[in-house]
Amino acid sequence: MIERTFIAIKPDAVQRALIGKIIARIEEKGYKIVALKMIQVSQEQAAAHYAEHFGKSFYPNLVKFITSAPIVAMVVEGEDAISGMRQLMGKTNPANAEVGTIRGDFSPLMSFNVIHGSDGPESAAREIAIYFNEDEICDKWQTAFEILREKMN
Ligand code: RTP
Ligand code: MG
Repeated sequence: MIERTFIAIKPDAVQRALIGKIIARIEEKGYKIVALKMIQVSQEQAAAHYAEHFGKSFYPNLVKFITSAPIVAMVVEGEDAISGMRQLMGKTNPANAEVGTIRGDFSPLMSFNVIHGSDGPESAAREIAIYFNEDEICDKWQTAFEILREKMN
């Protein structure tokens, strides 16, 4: 099933100049980036984004971190893109993330794990709405992969 997921290149990766390398992984996989912007996350957006973690010991640091420098926010579309992006990202704790995954290759520590991806269809819809308006989604075009796929149908 074609899905959309919310992806954010986190402040650590922006500061470490990894934006291009991380976007390349997503494009190389064949996913379609249908929205993209750099944002300085507000306190309100951070609270909405991490509402599920409110009250946990690491919550204050999470909000402090995500608002500490800009993020690059994206809506990524593709076949099973929600779980596919989680696979591409690797495990939350980079100590357990496979080599070849984004976190496995670029992150030394869980609190600086370079990328966020929605963990299910409901959180994807919720998170996309926190960061993007409908008119910021660019979906009236085809990727090379979509053109190839259509030709075979
Ligand atoms: P994300 O939301 O960033 O994509 O990460 P995730 O789904 O893999 O992990 P999640 O459980 O949603 O946690 C969000 C972020 O909080 C930090 N974290 N610290 N026990 C801890 O100290 C702890 N647990 C989670 C991580 O940076 C994680 O990405
Ligand atoms: Mg999460």
